[in-house]
Amino acid sequence: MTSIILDCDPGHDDAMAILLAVGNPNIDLLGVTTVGGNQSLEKVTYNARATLEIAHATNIPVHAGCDRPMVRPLKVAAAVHGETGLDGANIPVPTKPLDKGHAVNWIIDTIMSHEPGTITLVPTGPLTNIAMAVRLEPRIVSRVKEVVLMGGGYHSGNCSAVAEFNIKTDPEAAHVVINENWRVTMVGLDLTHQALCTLEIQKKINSIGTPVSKFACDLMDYFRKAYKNNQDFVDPPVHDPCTVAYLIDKSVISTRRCPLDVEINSDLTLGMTVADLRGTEPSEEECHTQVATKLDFDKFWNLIIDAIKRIG
Ligand SMILES: [Ca+2]
Repeated sequence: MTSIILDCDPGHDDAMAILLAVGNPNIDLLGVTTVGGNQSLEKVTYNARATLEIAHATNIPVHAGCDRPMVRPLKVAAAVHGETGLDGANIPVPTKPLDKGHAVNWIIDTIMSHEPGTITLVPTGPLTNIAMAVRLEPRIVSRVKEVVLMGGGYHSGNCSAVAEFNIKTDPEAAHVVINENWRVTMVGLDLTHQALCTLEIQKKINSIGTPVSKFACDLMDYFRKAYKNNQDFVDPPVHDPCTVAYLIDKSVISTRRCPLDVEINSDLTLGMTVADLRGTEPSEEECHTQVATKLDFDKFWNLIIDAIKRIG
């Protein structure tokens, strides 16, 4: 059983990550925290609550976090996720109230009150909350088991030629998080562009025939159109649940250990994640960061389908 805090900005693929975390018996979802990213903090927090409601998981706490990056203004991704952040899905007004307390404080309190080495942080939005938490309480670094984040890429970007949206949105926060001495796995575009929701996969999800599977298919229908219009993808890449899948079964994703850093000084390459892949792979003692390289497509989608079935 892996205990996680999912720090997210739902977001179509964040919603799929929530479904996977709720529906898989090997994940203990301690709480969902939200950050301004794909849409405004208000909208993504609403979406997180609504997604948990759809997943019959209103017992999971939701704490709202930072509404903007540390240094730069927030530029939301309405072109990909729509005006609501979850366009395409018919979401209920959440009855589940928002939990009190800022996400950054809740993240710190939760890590400090659990046994060291038992909590994994799973950020799937800009890294603002995690960076703020580590600056406010540096002792969380040695207490967290590992950080498995969706963001970046070592070959190309989607926000610029070299920068991915989550990292580009708050590069300073990403710089803080990646340079702290905890185990970081970067699940970037190199990996998530293999997690394509093909029509065949979507048919399998649709055949489950529950309100949750309909919700997932409605999200994917919209995501397919958005990715076609924006980035000329035939099938949309479903980025965020790759992190959770890796924590359920590490054989779903191959990794390469390598030094990693984030560019924060150049206008041209701002938010680029730079992975030093030269030479032989360093040991875990020598290097605390690694990048995700190859996805086991069938295992990944089977986990998602299984989770949606289990939610019922
Ligand atoms: Ca996200």
